[in-house]
Amino acid sequence: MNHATSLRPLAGLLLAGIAAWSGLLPAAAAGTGPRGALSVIEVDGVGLGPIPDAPGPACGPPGALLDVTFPVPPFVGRLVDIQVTLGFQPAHVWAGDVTAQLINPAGTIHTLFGRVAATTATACGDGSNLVGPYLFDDDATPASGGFWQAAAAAGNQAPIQLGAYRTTNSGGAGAVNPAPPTSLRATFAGALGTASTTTWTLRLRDHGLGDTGTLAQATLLLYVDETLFRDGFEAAPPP
Ligand SMILES: [Ca+2]
Ligand SMILES: [Ca+2]
Repeated sequence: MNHATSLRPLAGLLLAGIAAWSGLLPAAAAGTGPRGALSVIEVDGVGLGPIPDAPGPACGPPGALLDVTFPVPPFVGRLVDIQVTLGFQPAHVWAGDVTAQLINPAGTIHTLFGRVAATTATACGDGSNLVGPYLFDDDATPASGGFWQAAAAAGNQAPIQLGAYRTTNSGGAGAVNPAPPTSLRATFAGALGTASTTTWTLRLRDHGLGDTGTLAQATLLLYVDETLFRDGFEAAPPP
């Protein structure tokens, strides 16, 4: 699906939709400030399911990959913004086990979140639960300050608050808590559309034996600026 819309109202509608799926309403919608008319390509993930548990015994070494794919249709224009939504059902009951990465068709990897609160190679991290829906968005301004902060606030028996968050790098050796925000745009924006379908991938891994959960919802949203390509302009735009 590829239709013109403004950026932030769409994100709000999306959150409302996935909130209906979860039976809950988000505490806050995505960030503010429309950036003009953009087209959005919304693609649901293929291959949802349980995240294979880690082999153990200590935390750190990951289990088998769960790769969810997004078949992105051909488009004309330049990619200017990227969002991902994730939902877990049944919940993953130990957030610190899980790493989630988005990979573009060129193989460039951006971590959405990972091994939350783990600051050593073998730490098991935060024991709060992954439920969602979570929208990962460069313009998110979560009340908690960030995904790691929201996990710390939740406690071991409760879900991380649903809503919009910035992405963060994976925990592990050398990580600082809370992890600072990273930028999906810095990693992925600027790519030009292609004439054939391309595949983006969401890669999940579990790094701690015992607790498990299932990815039940994943959507990739690509915001495309088509304006430089209207009226027969076919050269690459300036950087
Ligand atoms: Ca838990
Ligand atoms: Ca596990």
